[in-house]
Amino acid sequence: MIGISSACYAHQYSIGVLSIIKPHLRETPKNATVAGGYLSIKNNGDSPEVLLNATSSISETVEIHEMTLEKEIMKMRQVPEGLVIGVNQILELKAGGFHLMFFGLNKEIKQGDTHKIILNFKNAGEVTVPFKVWEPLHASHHNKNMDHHH
Ligand SMILES: [Cu+2]
Repeated sequence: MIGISSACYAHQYSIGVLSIIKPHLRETPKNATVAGGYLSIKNNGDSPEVLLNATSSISETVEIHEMTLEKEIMKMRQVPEGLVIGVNQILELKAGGFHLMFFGLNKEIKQGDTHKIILNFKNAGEVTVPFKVWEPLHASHHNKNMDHHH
């Protein structure tokens, strides 16, 4: 496992050939059971990398999701095969696209807090990244009307 020792909350971390850019969670309403996680990952290496999955102590499970707009309906699907990051490419996990989804939250996700999330890469292995909690996402898909296929 590779840890990040920096105590400050820089917007970017370098781990081997990977740059982890703006890792963050969004504040959730009280008693929320799901939260979304977002970041960008740049691959500075000379071979493709794959973000396989993630784990965290803040929730029971973490899934990689993709959100797409189909006939004006937001659809969300799990991406069990993970996400490929090509050489010199930046993978963006952001609202409305790919994102991390935390199911079964066991603590409140409050703005200003930081939670450690373990990202599991095919080549780099497990990488612990501090995710800072940003203000709530408005018009979020993480509302209780959304069907998460669970
Ligand atoms: Cu989702």
